[in-house]
Amino acid sequence: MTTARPVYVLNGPNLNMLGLREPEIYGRDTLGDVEAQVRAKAGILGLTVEFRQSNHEGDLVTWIQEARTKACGILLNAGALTHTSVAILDALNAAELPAIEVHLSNVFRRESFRHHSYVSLGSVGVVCGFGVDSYLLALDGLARIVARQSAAHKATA
Ligand code: DHK
Repeated sequence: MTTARPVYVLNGPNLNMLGLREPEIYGRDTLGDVEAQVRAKAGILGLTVEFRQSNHEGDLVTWIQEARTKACGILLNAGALTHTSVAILDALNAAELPAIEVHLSNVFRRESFRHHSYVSLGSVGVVCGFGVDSYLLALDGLARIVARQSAAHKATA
């Protein structure tokens, strides 16, 4: 499959600390390692990737707005903003793109405040609990959605 538009892979607060931060929960891979694995998987799937991280809610909102016209879909690990940010939910709904919520940890095995997600309300699906593989599984799912969309688009063109 080939699509001219990249997948936006967006990472929120504290994900720049991967590898150092609570490795028993988040693993030993750094965010650079995650990016390398995502890029390798995207190459196999015929996708390109725009990979970013910010500790600031507004950056994520701006990047989701940008994705509306530049991306074919979004993979979003919003970190703790997952559980608090109506602004990110509004941006996802405005983007009119397939978005997949990603978490390294199984948020449902953790504190109850992590069980609610605003991001879920604006996402096609959620992948959590598989460590770095959560990103790769989510990319697989997004690739299937994008392939179906472009086949449907071709059929009506
Ligand atoms: C990452 C975070 O930073 C937390 O705030 C979320 C998520 C879970 C993860 O598992 O990737 O609650």
